[in-house]
Amino acid sequence: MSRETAFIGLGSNLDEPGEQLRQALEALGQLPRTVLTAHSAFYTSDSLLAGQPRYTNAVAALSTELHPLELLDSLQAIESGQGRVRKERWGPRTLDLDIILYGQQLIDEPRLKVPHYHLHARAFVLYPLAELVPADFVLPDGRALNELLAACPLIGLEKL
Ligand code: A4P
Ligand code: MG
Repeated sequence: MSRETAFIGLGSNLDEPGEQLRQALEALGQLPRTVLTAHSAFYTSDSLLAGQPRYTNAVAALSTELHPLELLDSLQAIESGQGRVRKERWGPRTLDLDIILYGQQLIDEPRLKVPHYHLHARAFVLYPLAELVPADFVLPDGRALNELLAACPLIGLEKL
């Protein structure tokens, strides 16, 4: 069974977001055939959608033997366990867990696109990810993380 490094984006903007993220990190650390190897600082920023509460975000690094879809199932189980109710897409949520990267794999399946589709435009994913990877890190699609950071201003992102 092969092992991969996966990066998970965590986000919350309801019911004490910092506490939601701490609980989620604990749950990630308890996944089968998986080790939580690192996580970034927590960051806050305004929601991309007007009128929603501010978000707290972080990125976690996992070393896992779970296949990508098994990992997605596990993440969705953690979301549900923390009281996330899926009503509207992009609605406020107690917990959102996205697979940002899974090793160097490019995945394009109905349930799962990796790298995560909005990665390149989101400071609240790029800056925490940059804490966890080497400075010359290149995404599986060939984009250099440095260049994405340079194109994505830090404005509005507050490190806790
Ligand atoms: N899916 C496809 N690819 C992936 C992936 N790489 N990781 C599918 C996880 N899931 C993936 O997701 C909908 C479906 O996407 C899943 O069933 C899965 O099969 P969802 O979590 O149910 O819905 P969502 O989170 O409402 O949609 P989405 O597109 O994930 O929303 P985003 O992109 O997470 O945007 N502002 C700040 N400051 N911080 C935030 O974190 N987040 C959002 C939500 C808006 N504004 C924000 C933030
Ligand atoms: Mg999501």
